[in-house]
Order: sequence, then structure tokens, then C-alpha cells
Amino acid sequence: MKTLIIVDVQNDFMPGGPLEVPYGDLIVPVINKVQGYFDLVVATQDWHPENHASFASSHLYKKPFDKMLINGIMQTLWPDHCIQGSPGAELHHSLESNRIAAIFRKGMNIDVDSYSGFYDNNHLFSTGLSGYLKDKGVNDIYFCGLAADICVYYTILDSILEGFSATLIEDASRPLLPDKFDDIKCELAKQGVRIITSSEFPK
Ligand code: VGL
Ligand code: ZN
Repeated sequence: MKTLIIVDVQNDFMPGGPLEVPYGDLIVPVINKVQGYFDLVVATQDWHPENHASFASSHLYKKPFDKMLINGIMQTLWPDHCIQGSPGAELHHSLESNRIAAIFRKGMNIDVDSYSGFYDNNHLFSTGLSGYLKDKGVNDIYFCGLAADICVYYTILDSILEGFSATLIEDASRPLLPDKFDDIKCELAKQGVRIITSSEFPK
């Protein structure tokens, strides 16, 4: 079961959005191109209540990208983004969604952030994604989406912990901080993650 997981391809992460990923929109046609090579396509969606603890606006005297200890975890504070039901939380309108079998939403607990599509950042709450994939007999997962150095990265790390084999499609993903992305890729490679580009899929 060759599976593609599309992470957080949502309007608020696109150029011009409140938490924009540089060139984030350029991945959409690449993702659309590769979808057809997979037996199963699944997506995740960052889906925060208003006043989520990860928003700088939820804390006095804090601004976006400040850091703060929340429940023992050092949390980066973000601009408000991906609020449940808002246009910014919707998947990008050009992302082909007909082949997406299921969408797993995350970050819904107001107190805890959730970068990974599998577990929250405390590793306490599961979205059910791992059980869903195992039920379907998935072993080989390919990853794409936004942001490569945050939610894609943590989703991949959890997939390895869950025993899946993981591949990042690099040109179908973009980092929030391009300068630090080489370190992230090194870390992924150390964990046994394959890093490829979409050119490896036949035309
Ligand atoms: C993300 C920061 C906060 C992401 C989500 O999708 O990478 N980053 N929430
Ligand atoms: Zn978020």
C-alpha cells in the first residue's frame, strides 16, 4: 500500500497568509502530479480553536515567534492561523482533493499544539492516523506539504516511531525557515528517511 500523506496544504500557510511559507504555493501542482502514483492518499489539516495556546495573541505581552514554556514544553508562539471553519484553514483551492480518502485534523485541543499528524506535542493524544494506516495495511509512506521543517518533519518522525518506512518528496514540500532546512534533512536521513524529488515518479 503505497501511501501519500499531504500535510497542512492550507491557505494560511500560503504566501500572503499569516504564517506564510516561502513559495508554499509552488508545491500544489507537484502534489497534484504525484497523487496518481499512490494507492492511498490522506491529508492532515491544522485545525485550531480561537484563542489556541500556540497563538501569541492568546498571551499578554507576547508577539509571534516568541517562545514560552507551556505545560513544560517550550512552545513557539505563532500568528493566529488555521482557525476552525475559517477560509484560512481550508485546503488550497488548487489542491486536487478527489483522491484524498481521509483528512485528519490536529491542534484542536486548546492547551496543546500538535505539529505531527499522529500525536500532539506532548505525545498524549492520538489522532487515530496510525491505527487507520495499519488497518489499511500501509507500510510505505511518502510525505509532502507544509511546513517541511515543522509539521511535515514531526509527522515523519512519528511515522518512524510507529514503524512505517518514510520518504520525503522534497519538491512537494517547503520549509518555513529555508536556512535551517539542511540540518532538518540531516536529522531525517539519520532516522532512515529517504529524501527524493518528484522527478523519480515516471512521467
Ligand atoms: C504548522 C506552525 C504552527 C505547520 C502548524 O503546519 O507546519 N506550523 N502550526
Ligand atoms: Zn498550527
